[in-house]
Amino acid sequence: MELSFRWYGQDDPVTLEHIRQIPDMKQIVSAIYDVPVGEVWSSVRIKELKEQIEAAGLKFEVVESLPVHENIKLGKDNRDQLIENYKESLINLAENGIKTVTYNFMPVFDWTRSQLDYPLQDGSNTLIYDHNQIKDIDPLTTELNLPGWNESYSREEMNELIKAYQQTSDEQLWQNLTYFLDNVLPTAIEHDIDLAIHPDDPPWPIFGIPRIIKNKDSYERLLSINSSKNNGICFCTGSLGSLAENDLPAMIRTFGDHIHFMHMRNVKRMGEYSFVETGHLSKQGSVDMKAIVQALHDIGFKGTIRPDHGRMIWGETGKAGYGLYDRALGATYINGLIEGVSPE
Ligand code: DNO
Repeated sequence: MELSFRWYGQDDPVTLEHIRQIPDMKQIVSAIYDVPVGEVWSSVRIKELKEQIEAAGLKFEVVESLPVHENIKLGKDNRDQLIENYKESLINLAENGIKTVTYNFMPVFDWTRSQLDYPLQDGSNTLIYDHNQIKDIDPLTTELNLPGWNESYSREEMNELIKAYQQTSDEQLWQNLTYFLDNVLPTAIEHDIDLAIHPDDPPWPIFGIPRIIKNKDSYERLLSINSSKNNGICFCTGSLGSLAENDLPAMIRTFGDHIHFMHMRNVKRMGEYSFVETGHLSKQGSVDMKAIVQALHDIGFKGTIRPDHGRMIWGETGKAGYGLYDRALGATYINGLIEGVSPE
């Protein structure tokens, strides 16, 4: 298990030099952010990013994310060309030593919260998802400020997308994911890239739009598409942990070989479909972080772990969920849990 930290590139207020000072920090997880979704990531750009990370004394082996174009998710006519581009990016990533590529199959919104700066009693602030607020929102008429929002779409394009998804069934989305994987996996296998799908966050449908990667059944279906270990999982304890039915340590033991990348964070469930993001410690939220690290140890997990979202503490400002301080505390806590289960 190696510890990593997500870094948003040159414009990230958190610097590589600061990240490096977190105890036992080994890897940076990043992406090329200025290439429009659907276009090829050139080998030159990947190499540049890798060299920058390596110059700071860290490794670059995990990409988060190589985004999947909405027309692939919707099964539109030009998906074959977009899939060809995706494959070319995978080959270029493999050429530069990338081992794991994270992606998701969430329609339009990626991750969704109702508030990005919810004040906690200790004076910090955090991300929160209150289903009572979300369920009454009509995304076609409301100005939304969501953390995973792709700002490259105009309002009009976005509304077209939302309408298209509102007419897409779960089954159709599964078929489109299957088509994508059937076409992309042979390239991933040939070039030894592990794909790692991020679960839907939150793991239930929002705005009348389907979401399909949310529980044990989803992973069973995913692996039935292709049982190769390259058809892998980015196991996010916060996303999956917001659904009470998910027994996370049991899922880790079941899907072990397919898990290549761990996102470790905690959430406190507040009723059936609502949660607040807490500090990483087990006692602060609903997720038993120690049991998760124990399960990872038991399956001989060799992949990459990153602390996931942090609260904003000590007056830090910046990208919601992605400040330095609380994620660094999370990293240190994860280090302690790892030392506890594998003192050697
Ligand atoms: C949120 C992240 C997600 C994740 C993508 C992976 O903080 O976990 O945005 O990067 O869904 O494709």
